[in-house]
Amino acid sequence: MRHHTFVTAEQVEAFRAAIEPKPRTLVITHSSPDGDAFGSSFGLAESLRAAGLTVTTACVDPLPTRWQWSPRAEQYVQDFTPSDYELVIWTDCADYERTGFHHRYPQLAQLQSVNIDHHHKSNDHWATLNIVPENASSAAIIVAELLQLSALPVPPQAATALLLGMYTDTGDFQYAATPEIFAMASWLVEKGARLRQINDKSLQRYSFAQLKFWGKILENLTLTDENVAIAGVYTADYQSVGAEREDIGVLKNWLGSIQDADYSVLLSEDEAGNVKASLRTRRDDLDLQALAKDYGGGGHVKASGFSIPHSRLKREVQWKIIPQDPTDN
Ligand SMILES: [Mn+2]
Repeated sequence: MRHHTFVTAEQVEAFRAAIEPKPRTLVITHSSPDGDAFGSSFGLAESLRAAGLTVTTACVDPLPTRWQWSPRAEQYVQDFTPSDYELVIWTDCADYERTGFHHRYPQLAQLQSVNIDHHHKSNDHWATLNIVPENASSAAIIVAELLQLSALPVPPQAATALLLGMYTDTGDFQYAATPEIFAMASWLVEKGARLRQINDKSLQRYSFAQLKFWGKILENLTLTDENVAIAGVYTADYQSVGAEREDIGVLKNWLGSIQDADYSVLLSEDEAGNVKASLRTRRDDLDLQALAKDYGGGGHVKASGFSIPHSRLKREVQWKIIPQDPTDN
């Protein structure tokens, strides 16, 4: 007996009806695909393929090599002909713009569509069928339950992708360690999910250029008198070592773990001429979301960010003249 934690019986019925005639299906996920974007879309696509549907996966950005651990995982297209498809399914996209395809393919909005997402506060329910529960920590766990309740086949590579999505969107199962998550993870492992397979190939692998870049960030990390750990990243810091700004990766989270600091601020220049800020803390009594809002940003209480357009970073070293300590010399 399966539980309806995220997906209602009516939604399962409607989804089954949508895929029953085996429509030519396009599965799209959001730009700059993270683990959940990839995991939810690839897991769904592989399940539907196993059920006999012809499925194309698409993303406006090329899939990062770290997610290309499985055959077909590399086959995410950036261009397609919308009229080739009868059904489009979006995963992990809060709105149509998030897909990055809205300008290029406005006619996609006319297709029969399914919107599977967990950003319930911002999702604008633009699809024919919207599966946007309020309590899901990832899009992947919604897809997993939908496949489970629809009695669709879940081959091992689909199970692995879905587990990857659940894992990455919960900060390695740290931010949402609920019975529902571990029950679903257990079911996916029964289906053949192997997190180790991805871990060894991508999650815990770092390029030489990335580590050299991190060295530069750590080198200029400072702790202010107000107990804020702050580091600035110039475009030259990553360009000079052959890295990209995105290679900051998990380092921005690690900075929030510094015991001596109340919170961390990582300021980085992007190549388009903006400065982006990532704020992190482990303290329970700080609200970094409110702090980021003051700068037009947002996020969560313990992890937030903002972006200042058309700006550069400038380092200022402050010199102070202070009275001589009489005990000194
Ligand atoms: Mn997500």
